[in-house]
Amino acid sequence: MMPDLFLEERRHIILSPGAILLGGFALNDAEKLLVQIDHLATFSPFRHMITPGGKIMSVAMLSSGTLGWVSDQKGYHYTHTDPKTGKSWPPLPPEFLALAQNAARSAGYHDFKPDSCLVNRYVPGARLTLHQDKDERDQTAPIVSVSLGLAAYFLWGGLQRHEHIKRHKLFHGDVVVWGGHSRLAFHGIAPLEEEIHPLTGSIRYNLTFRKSG
Ligand SMILES: O=C(O)CCC(=O)C(=O)O
Ligand SMILES: [Mn+2]
Repeated sequence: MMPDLFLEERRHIILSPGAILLGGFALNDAEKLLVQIDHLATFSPFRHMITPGGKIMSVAMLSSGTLGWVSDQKGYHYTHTDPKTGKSWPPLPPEFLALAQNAARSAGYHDFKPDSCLVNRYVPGARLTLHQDKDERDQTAPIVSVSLGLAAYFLWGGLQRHEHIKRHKLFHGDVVVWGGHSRLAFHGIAPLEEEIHPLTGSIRYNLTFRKSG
């Protein structure tokens, strides 16, 4: 059994000014969120996008909201329609929006109005290399990032690529919010380890909420 003291300590961890890990914040909503992910995937299927450099991403993605993040050989950008289906991205489920806004508020960001949720799907070995979220026109709004399923190491750096990187293990139900001074901090996900989660098997999902337009 994990001692309560440890749980208490995990609850809120400041990663850097304006960036906070809300341990277990989404735990009570997790099963509802997983059902919604499956539902979204029936409208916009998960796909492995191509980086501008021509590599296939190891993480599979889909988007929801009025704008969706896309990577292709032209670069990283937001689109109103899913290039795979030619249709609008599926709307943000109300459960997603409520959770993102509550998490932002708990982190001190009171007026978060995300218009986009990128859903990332990782299997063991998949990773996201160090990057900044900087394709959004509005960079005053924070990022809200929800972890579900398998745990993963979150790499958290500074505003410059060469700054020291810390590793924070993100568990099912954890939420990270970053904005303000840390809005353009470098971050990434280390290659997932081979494990099994009781709800998702060998999969980690991440929901990244952004105000992009
Ligand atoms: O999977 C994660 O926790 C991070 C995802 C991320 O940084 C992104 O989608 O830009
Ligand atoms: Mn990111």
